[in-house]
Amino acid sequence: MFKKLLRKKTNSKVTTINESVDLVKEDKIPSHIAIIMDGNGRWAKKRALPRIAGHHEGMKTVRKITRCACDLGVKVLTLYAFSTENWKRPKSEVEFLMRLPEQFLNSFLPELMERNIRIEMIGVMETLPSHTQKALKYAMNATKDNTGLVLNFAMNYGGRAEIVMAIQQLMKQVEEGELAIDDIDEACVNQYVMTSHLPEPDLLIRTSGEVRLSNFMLWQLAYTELWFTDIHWPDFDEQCLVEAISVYQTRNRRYGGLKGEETN
Ligand code: V07
Repeated sequence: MFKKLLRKKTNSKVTTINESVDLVKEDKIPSHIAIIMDGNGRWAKKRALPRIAGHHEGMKTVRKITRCACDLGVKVLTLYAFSTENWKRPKSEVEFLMRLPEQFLNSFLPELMERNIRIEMIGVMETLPSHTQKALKYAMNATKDNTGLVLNFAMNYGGRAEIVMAIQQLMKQVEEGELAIDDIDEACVNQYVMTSHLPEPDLLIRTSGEVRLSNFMLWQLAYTELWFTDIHWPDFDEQCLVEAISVYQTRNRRYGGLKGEETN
């Protein structure tokens, strides 16, 4: 399964990737992992390469981490591929990014089928270029009956916009007399966020040193464990994922209020 023999030193004991995989598998594997895949541009700059070279390398990391999450038994992997803010980047870079889903799927779709992986999407599809939409719809349709890992891409996604859309839909129900304002609760809002059918993320990973959420899954991350690393996304590997999971496992997960979480 993990052919590469990566070696890591822990307290003078040498652990292989296979040994650390076995170790995390003994404990609870997070059902849903969400990742902010940051640092592709910085990775390229460090090597005097164009930013698009970083994005291309980042796409290879998506493949690697999808395989690893699948092998570990993760149920949902949500990847922040394109934010609503990303439209502000140079036109040529946006055009390159919008071709990545096609590139990724052209080579990886057969393996996704073999691995029983289902592709899903959150975000606004309608304003993506038609060739990108076509590739995404094709992949979602081809994998719709797969029952294994859900590979959920956040494309043209913004957390606040998602909450605004949920409010608008709830208000429509109120306007039509189908819902009373006093009956609006968290479960109602949950029905209208784009992940309503998925479990909330147990673990959020952000690469490349920034320590913020940047408008990602604001509603869903309320109780999620957060893990940040300085490693740029193209350098992120199986060992990093296993380390993030093992940190998640050692943390005492205290849902707000349930076990007397200290809030002040
Ligand atoms: C993108 C590579 C990963 C680092 C982050 C930015 C660049 C894979 C996809 C993708 C999306 C949907 C899909 C299949 C693949 C992707 C964009 C950018 C826009 F169905 N990587 N990747 N999409 N990057």
